[in-house]
Amino acid sequence: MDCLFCKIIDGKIPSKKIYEDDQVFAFHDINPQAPVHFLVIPKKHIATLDDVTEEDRAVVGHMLYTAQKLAKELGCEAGYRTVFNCNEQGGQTVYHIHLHVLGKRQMTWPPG
Ligand code: IU
Repeated sequence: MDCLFCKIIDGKIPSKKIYEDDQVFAFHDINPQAPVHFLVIPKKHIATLDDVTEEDRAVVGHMLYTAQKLAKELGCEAGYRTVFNCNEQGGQTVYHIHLHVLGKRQMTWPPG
């Protein structure tokens, strides 16, 4: 499968890894939109949030749990934002689900 994030998980494409366990992988975004901007991805290839099945519920929960643990470790005690972009109109560009975590600056609403 020609998936960029699967290649990052396999180490075929280098990344600034923050954390890894049997289910998830986390790394700094290559084009950060905040002083802290990292992505949490499942090791299982799931193309979009729409493709999450009942059997994936635990790993999606684990992505969120990992996000909050790492956000605190990276100094985002004052707050942070989590984002899943889904499909074209949602702004998704890489089709392997990823949870964005952004912090260390004031977030605004609505997002662009
Ligand atoms: P999106 O939600 O699909 O738009 O986000 C994809 C993100 O993946 C985006 O923030 C990119 O900067 C990031 N990214 C990356 O970290 N490393 C890469 O090699 C590529 C994209 I391509």
